[in-house]
Amino acid sequence: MVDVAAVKDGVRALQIEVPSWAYGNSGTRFKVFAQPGVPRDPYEKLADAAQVHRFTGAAPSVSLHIPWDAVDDYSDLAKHAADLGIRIGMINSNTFQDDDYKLGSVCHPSQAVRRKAVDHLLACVDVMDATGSRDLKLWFADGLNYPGQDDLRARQDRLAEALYTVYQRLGDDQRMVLEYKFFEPAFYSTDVPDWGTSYAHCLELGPKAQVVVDTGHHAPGTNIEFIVAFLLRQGKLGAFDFNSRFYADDDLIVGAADPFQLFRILHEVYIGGGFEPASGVSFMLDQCHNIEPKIPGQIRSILNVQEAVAKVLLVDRPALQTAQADGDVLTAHGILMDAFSTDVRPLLRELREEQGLDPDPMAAYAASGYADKIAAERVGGNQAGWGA
Ligand code: LRH
Ligand code: MN
Repeated sequence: MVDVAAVKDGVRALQIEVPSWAYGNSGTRFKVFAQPGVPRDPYEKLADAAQVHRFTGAAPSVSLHIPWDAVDDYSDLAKHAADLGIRIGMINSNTFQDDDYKLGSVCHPSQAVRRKAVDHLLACVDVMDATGSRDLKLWFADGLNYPGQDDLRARQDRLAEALYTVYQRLGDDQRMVLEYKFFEPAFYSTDVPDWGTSYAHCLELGPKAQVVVDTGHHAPGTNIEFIVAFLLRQGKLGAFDFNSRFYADDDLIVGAADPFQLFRILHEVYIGGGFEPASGVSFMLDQCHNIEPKIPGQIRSILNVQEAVAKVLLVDRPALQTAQADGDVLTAHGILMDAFSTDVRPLLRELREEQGLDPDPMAAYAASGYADKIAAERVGGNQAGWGA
C-alpha cells in the first residue's frame, strides 16, 4: 500500500539550491550562445532564480560564484534575495580563471601563487560572513597535462596546507565542501580527481569538511550511488552538484541523460538518511543551459529531481528488505523497478495544487510573460557569463 501522504511530505520538504551561473550565458570552447534577457549582474540573476522558486516552491536558495557574482555590498545582495523570497546559499570559490593559475592554484609550485589562491578562498569566507552562508564550496581545476610536469605528492602536500589554512578560518557554523572531478581542464592528472582523495583530505581536516558529489565528474561507468552510500555511512557527504551527462562534464539538465541513475543515487540518499535535515546534505544544481532557455531549464531540473524523489519514496521498503534478506534477486530488483516505473506526475500535480502552486510549473512560467519582460528590459550592459 502506497502512503501517498508520506510521499507528498517527502517531496514538499525537498529544497534544491540553484546556481547563479545557470542564468548567465554559457557554452563550450567552440561557442557561447548569448540569449535575450540574460542577467547583467547578480541582482538580476537572483531575480531569475526567484522565478524558479515562485513556480516550484522548492528552490529557496541560490549559490554564488566569486568573482562572477562579486558586488560592493554582499549584505545588500543578501537583503535583495530576502526581498525576493529567497536566500543566498553556498559560496563557490574560483581559482581557475586567473593567468597566474596556469600551473595550478593551491597546488602551484610557486608559494606566491598559492598564497594568492588561499587569500581568495579566505575572501570567500568573508563573503559567507556577509551573506550568512554556511558552506564554502571548493573546486580546484588544479592538475597536470604531462607526466613529469610536477610532483604529484608535493602537490598533495600543498593542497593539504591550503585546505588547513582555510579550515582554521571557518566559523563554528560554517563548513567547507570539497568537490572532485576526474579530468578537465587538466588532461593527465587532477589534484582532487575522485571521491577518495576528497574524502581523505576531509577526514584529515575535521568535521567541518565534507565531500561534494558532482554527478558529472566521474569516469564513465562509475557507480555513483555506491559512492553516495559510502560517504553517507561515513557522515562525510556534504552536498550534491546535480546535472547529467552523456560523455564528460556536460552539465546538462539533471535526470535528462540518465533518469534511472538519478533515481538510484537518490534511493541511496534515502537509505542513508540524506534527506533528514540533520544529515546536513545540500542538494544543488550545477548546470549550464547552453542552447535552451535558462529559467525553464532550471524549472525542468527541479521537476526532474522531485519526480525521482517521489519514485524513491514509493519503494515498498519492507518488501524490498524481505526480498533482499531472502536472497530473492528478481523480486528485490522488481520492487525497485516498480517504483521507478511509476508515473508520479499526477501525484506531484496534486501536491502543487495543495501547495497553492500551478500544477504545471513549466506552463505557468511560460504564461507569466516574465521571459518577454526581461528580454525587453535587459537591453544594453554586459550579459553575465563565465568570462572564460
Ligand atoms: C567544475 C564545476 C564546479 C563549479 C563549476 C561551475 O566543473 O562543477 O562545481 O565551480 O563547475
Ligand atoms: Mn560542480
